[in-house]
Amino acid sequence: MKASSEIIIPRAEETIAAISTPFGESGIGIVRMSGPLSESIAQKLFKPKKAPFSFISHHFHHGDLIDPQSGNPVDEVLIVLMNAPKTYTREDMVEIHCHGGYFVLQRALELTLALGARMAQPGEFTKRAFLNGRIDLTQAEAVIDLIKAKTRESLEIAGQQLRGLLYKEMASVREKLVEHLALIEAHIDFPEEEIEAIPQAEMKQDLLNKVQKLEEWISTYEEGRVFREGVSCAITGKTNVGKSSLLNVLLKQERAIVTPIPGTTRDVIEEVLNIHGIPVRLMDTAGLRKAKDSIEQEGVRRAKERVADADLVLLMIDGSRELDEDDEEIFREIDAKKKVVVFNKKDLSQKISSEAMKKKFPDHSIVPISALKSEGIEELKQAIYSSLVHRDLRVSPEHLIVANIRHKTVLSQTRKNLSDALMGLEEGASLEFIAFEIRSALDGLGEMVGETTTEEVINRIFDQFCIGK
Ligand SMILES: Nc1nc2c(ncn2[C@@H]2O[C@H](COP(=O)(O)OP(=O)(O)O)[C@@H](O)[C@H]2O)c(=O)[nH]1
Ligand SMILES: [Mg+2]
Repeated sequence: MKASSEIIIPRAEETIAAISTPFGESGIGIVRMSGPLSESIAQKLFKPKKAPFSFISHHFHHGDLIDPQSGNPVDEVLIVLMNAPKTYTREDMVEIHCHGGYFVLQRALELTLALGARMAQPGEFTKRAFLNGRIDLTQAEAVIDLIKAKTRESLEIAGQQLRGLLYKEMASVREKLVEHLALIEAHIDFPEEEIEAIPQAEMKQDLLNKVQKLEEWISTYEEGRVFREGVSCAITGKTNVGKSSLLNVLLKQERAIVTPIPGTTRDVIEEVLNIHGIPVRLMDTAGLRKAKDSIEQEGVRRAKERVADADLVLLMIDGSRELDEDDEEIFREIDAKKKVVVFNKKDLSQKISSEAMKKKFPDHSIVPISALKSEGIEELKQAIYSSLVHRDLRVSPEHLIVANIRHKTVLSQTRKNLSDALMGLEEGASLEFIAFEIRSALDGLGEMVGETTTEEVINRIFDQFCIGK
């Protein structure tokens, strides 16, 4: 997917190997290799059911995985050799499909290592795909996002990036800029009257279009991030208001213990919930009050920590009891947090009027619910969604959504460079100045797709991968 289609010779001399499926028991598990020794290692480890035998690239073969020292079979497997360059890494690759047991896979991996492969680092297969020019850096980043996606929307955002939409859009921004820069640089050494030779009106219009486009993309970030990364959401309130009951209702399972005894919840209970496409990490915490024992004290400490870190707080109030000093203290504590006020136990006779609540929280949604009777839950989900998403994102394959802080930072810098260049043209600034801004914009875009990215940034990106990908 890179701009240049020249043949790139794989840089890695080492052959890497890893278990690419999760640990645990499963129908099958896969050990994979990439690098120059892959084929010869496979030949030594594989005993086909039918002889004579030779590998056909990109075909499955059925046989035994054997220990080459003893000749003993280890497992019955399917094996596939994929010769470069039409592979994930653009190197020779082998996949050994074993039965999915931890020791079987461990044994298969050990056999490849004994024959000269080395353990792959996290993300190293994808890193090779990037270094060998099969994908750009934004596509490599999309691979992690795809694996980690928790909702259809986050999957869609990762998918458009993996298919190269971000890369394609960046290429479209770069295209004309290179021409502008060449033209300006050609004129830099000429006397002033030659400036007229540059088609200024056309250049200005193009820069303006690009600035507007960049602004449009940058404006998707706020919402894009929420869909990609999800949000953390802590339920807080004093004891017995119904926090654990709400968690259970939202999850549709009896996850947290609910009792009429105040101080039941001590540990933080955490589950991911899909709210209209947003992965919401929901946390039930201990009720905030002066704790009676040291276990509850620790629970309260943890609760406060989670509430402080949360992106969003569901502040729960029990409408069937008067507000007291415990409620007031919590209100003060979360004053600065983004919140939705949840007014629980609406099935009981109410001691707090909704007018009084509106006065107290004029800028927040207040949602009356009954966690016990599961009433008002859809309204609450809608209120949570609206507090996080201020404009609807069109999540579609063609409409670029920026969801990664690294991308947003580069785009913002590029936008600034180009609007400065535009202003320079309008105000008759020196050609050197305009050339500098355009060159900086091009550098930024090169960094985005991985052409001029520092090794440190690249390593930081691949460190987030799991082993075997
Ligand atoms: N009537 C009524 N009782 C509720 C409601 N929600 C929770 N409760 C009860 O309030 C008590 C405390 O609930 P719990 O979820 O453990 O509260 P927490 O301490 O805030 O986690 C339990 O007896 C629940 O059955 C509700 O909406 N209506
Ligand atoms: Mg509780």
